[in-house]
Amino acid sequence: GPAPEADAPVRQWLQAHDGKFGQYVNGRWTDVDDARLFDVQEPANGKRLARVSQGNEADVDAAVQAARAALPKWKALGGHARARYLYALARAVQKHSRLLAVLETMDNGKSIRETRDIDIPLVARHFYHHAGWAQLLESEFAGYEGAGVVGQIIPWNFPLLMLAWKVAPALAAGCTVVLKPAEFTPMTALAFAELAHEVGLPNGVLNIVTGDGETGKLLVAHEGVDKLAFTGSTEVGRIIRKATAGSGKKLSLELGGKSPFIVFDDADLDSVVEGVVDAIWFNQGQVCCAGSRLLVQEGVADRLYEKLRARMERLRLGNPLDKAVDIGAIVAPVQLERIRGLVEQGREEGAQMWQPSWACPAEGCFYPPTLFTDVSPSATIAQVEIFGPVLVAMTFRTPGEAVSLANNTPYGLAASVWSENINLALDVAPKLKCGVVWVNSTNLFDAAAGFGGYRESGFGREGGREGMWEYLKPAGTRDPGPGTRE
Ligand code: TXE
Repeated sequence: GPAPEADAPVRQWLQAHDGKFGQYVNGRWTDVDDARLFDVQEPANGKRLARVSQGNEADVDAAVQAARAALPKWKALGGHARARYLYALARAVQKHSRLLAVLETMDNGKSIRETRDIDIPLVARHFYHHAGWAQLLESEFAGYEGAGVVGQIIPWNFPLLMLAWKVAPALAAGCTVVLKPAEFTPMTALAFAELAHEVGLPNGVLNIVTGDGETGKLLVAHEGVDKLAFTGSTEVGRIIRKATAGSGKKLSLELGGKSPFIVFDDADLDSVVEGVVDAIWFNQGQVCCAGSRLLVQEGVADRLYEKLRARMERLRLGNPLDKAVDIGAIVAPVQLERIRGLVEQGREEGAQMWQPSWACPAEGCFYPPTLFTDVSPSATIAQVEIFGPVLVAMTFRTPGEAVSLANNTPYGLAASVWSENINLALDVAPKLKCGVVWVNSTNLFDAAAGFGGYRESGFGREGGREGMWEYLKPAGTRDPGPGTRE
């Protein structure tokens, strides 16, 4: 089980706020209006973690006005001075890593092993990396300046990491920010606001407004926003693109995926099994680039499925605060229902389903790791993003067939290719229509590497030099959006 008192730092922090939160605007918490509070739940046990505020038009407007007012000074500081704030934020994340990891685990349901070893360290890494870009801005991006006030809307699967992916390059470029976290998982963004305060980030440079899609809509529509960055569902991405068409706002979208995990018959099958665990059971499969379609060369399919079932039998699912747990909780009941519905549909459409013999805890939002075999490439479960711990396997005979199967979805985010023949892997990789291809590995992320999709997975890149362009515009040009001008 989890260490006793594992959640103590979080309980203390919540108590200091009386368990409820207003918005973080212009360096201050707004007064809490009890009528607009909604519950944030712990998916692992269904208990209320805290209450946060549904942001309304006045909140969004105040946040955008604060960001606009802070913009000229923040821009004028220059890259070197801004870098010092980014370094300070990185160090603050490291200093408070325990609180942030436990809070993220309680809020999202993902295992403490992941938040402690992956999410939070990568958050710090993003701020360190982008401190570097801030210092290099004037030399490496001569003639360019920050794009202005940015509105950022993020999902619930990597709450603080998605904040870091968006906030770090924006601040480095000289933009000011209004960020809306997802309604299921707003807590680490609120904790981060306090870190910004602690390091003395100037008021108005970073504003956090909580709320659901309605609050998101208000931010998208606000005339004082020059650039929008969104990560979430393809459906909402489409709505935002339509809503901003003709507005002059800069836009980047990071959307869904149905990424192929391609195994050739000469691959090292034991490594493949560990790769699959990482591809589809990392974060309960709630990963935009999850390797959710296993494409296996015919001759090794049965052997691989057998190894996989044995490994699945040994995966540990349960209380995400327990350090021994591999698989935590699904973020919310509505997502659990969505997964259940799609699995049911998979069975109805004739695919073979397999789950381990052990049972999930009776309470909380849990779903077991699931393997589908004999799946038709046109089946719903082979086409639709399930966003859960459900792997869908299909076989192929030739490399050409693998490529056409891999490209046979509307998405194009990531892919992974497994073979001991590097010539084969490097021949196949460029034929895959997606933003990133991993060879004999999967889910590798780094702040220095641009990440993003093609087709219905969106456009724009996050991370590295490529990611910086999303937050820049030619110097001296007027801010692109209509509305308030500095
Ligand atoms: O996402 P939404 P949901 C996929 C995944 C998942 C499905 C549904 O398949 O099962 O989406 O998840 C805000 N204008 N991904 O419904 O609604 C919302 O408040 C402006 C993949 O939770 O897209 C939240 O902050 N904003 C994905 C954010 O958008 C709006 C990660 C994402 O929520 C809005 C998450 C609107 N009209 C889900 N409506 C990935 N690419 O990793 C909602 N929002």
